[in-house]
This record gives sequence, structure tokens and C-alpha cells, in this order.
Amino acid sequence: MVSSGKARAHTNIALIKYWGKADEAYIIPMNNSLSVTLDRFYTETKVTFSEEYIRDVLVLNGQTVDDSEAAKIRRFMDVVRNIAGTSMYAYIESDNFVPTAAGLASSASAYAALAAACNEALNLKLTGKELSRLARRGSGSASRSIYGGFVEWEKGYDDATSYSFPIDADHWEDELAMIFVVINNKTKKVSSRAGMSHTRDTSRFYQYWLDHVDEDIASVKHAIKDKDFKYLGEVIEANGLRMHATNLGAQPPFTYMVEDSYLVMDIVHQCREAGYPCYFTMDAGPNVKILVEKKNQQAVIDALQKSFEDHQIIASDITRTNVEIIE
Ligand code: 2P0
Repeated sequence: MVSSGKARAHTNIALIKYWGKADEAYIIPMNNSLSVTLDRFYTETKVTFSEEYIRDVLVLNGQTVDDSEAAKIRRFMDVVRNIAGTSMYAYIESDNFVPTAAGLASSASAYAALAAACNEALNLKLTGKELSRLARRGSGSASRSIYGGFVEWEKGYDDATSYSFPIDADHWEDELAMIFVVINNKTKKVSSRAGMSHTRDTSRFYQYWLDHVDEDIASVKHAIKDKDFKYLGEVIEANGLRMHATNLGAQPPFTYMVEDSYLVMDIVHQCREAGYPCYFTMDAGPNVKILVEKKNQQAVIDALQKSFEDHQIIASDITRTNVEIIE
């Protein structure tokens, strides 16, 4: 028996960050998070199960890979096999649609697409909630990439209660965009998995972070309901900076910010002063993402172009499309 499925999932950027796990094995987070799903960056994954295969094979952008990422995917496939009650191995072909060399490939879209492709191939008939739970087992942020638009990941307390759901924004997403400023990183990369674990375990500021996430989530939901961009921006910018502050409070401390990250923050401030509201957020790397209303997108790009090259500036719409089966 051979069975296959192919799915497309878009990546997401957290406005309220996921930073720290309560359970490393099941990927249960310490706090709720909230994201937007991006139109421009996505993963398409085809998975084929067969009794003839003797191991899982991963082909990423046309190249067979057998590294630590492949090992992580094999562990995820064990979770899938366990749910499906099958012993079949899989041939996984995955293509990332991100601008070349931008370093924006994301485990969020990867595991959301893989979960949906497995659901199709094995006819598991998982609901959105169950798909989000499954994607979460590969990578926490993947639980949010099951849905388009604004998405909240409810932290829950175990495998059954930790999943994401969409937040109705009355199509406000269509008026918003995110601009990525791709910054070259010369410092050694701390993976988000290692960074959040170290911070959770050692940061003097971590409890403060936890104590204020819920109010940030509530504020963002108010901002969405009122379509209040300024309020949304102020809350998300502060939340992102607070996440990065927890890293500075870790022992030993570390940071993802580099000189050019601060330069982008400066430009964002200047744009605001010039009457173009926009707000930044950063993840586990030096790149800066700027949330802006589409009507002001070009003005912000113009400002960035004075300091950065065209290929470093990538704008994306926010998509309301959920993960989808494409074959
Ligand atoms: C987020 N990040 O909410 C946060 C903010 C990075 C900074 O989720 O260990 O790849 O696989 O669950 O999801 C990136 O971490 O980590 C991330 P795992 P993941 O988007």
C-alpha cells in the first residue's frame, strides 16, 4: 500500500512571543503567544508512506538531508505513526518558499505542512485543533501556522490542552503588512530551542516576563477588536523587547541583537515621528520585522532603503488562508 498527501502552510511571526517550555518532550509552553500568518513565506510538503520503505527519507529543496534536522523529523514521524497505528516509513519532499539566502526558513511552516500532509496521506481526519496539537510536537510555533490571520496558542497544561486557534479580526489583516529587514549575522547563532531553555532556567527577569504576558495578550485582543493600530503596535513592541530583556538577564547573558538591529529600531522611531506609525519585533536572530499599515508600507520601505540594500528589505501581506491540501 502506498498513500500520499501534499500540503502548504504559511509561516507566522509572533506578536506576543512564545519563550520557554513547561514540558520539553511534548512542547508545552510556559505562556500563551499570539501571531500573524504571512502570505509570502510558506512550505509545501509531500509525504508518501509505503510498506516498502525501510526508513524515513527527507528531501529538502531537492536535496536529501540526513542531519540533526532529519533526526528531529524522524522523531516527529514516530509521533505520527503512533497516532495512526502504522509502522510505515515515509518519503518526505519539502520545499521552502522564502526569498533565497534570506535565512527566514521556518520550522513553523515546515511542521504545520508536514502534519497536514500526514493527516491527508494516512486519512487521519484530524480536526484543526488536533492538527495544531500534532504540529506543536514538531515545533511549538508550528501549532500557530495551522491557521491564517491572527492566531493565539493557548498554552494549556498537557498534550490535549495545548493548541492554537484563530482570532476573528473582521478582515483587519487585509490592511496590515510586515516588512522584514534581513541582517547578516556574524555572531554565533543560539537556536531558539537552546536560548529559551537557558533563559527559562537562569534568567533573573524570566518571572517578570511570565507575570506580564497575559495582560499583553488581553491588550492585543482589545486592539484587534477596536482595530487600534497604535495600541497594537505599542503592546507588541514592548512584549518583543521584554522577551529579549529576559535573555540579557540569563546567566550567562546573551543577545540576538546586533548593531544593525538597533539601526532598524532607530528608523522605526523616525518613521513614527514623521507620521507613519510602525512597530518592530524580533525573534531568535538579528533580523527585525516591522508591522505597518499597508497605506504606510512604501514610506517605511523608502526610509529603510537609505540604510539597507533592496534585497535586505522584504514586505509581506498577512494571509487569512489556513494550512491547505494542495494535491
Ligand atoms: C515565537 N520563537 O513565538 C518565538 C519567539 C522565537 C522567538 O517560536 O523549540 O522553533 O521548536 O518549540 O517554535 C521559535 O521557536 O521552537 C519561536 P521549538 P520554535 O515565534
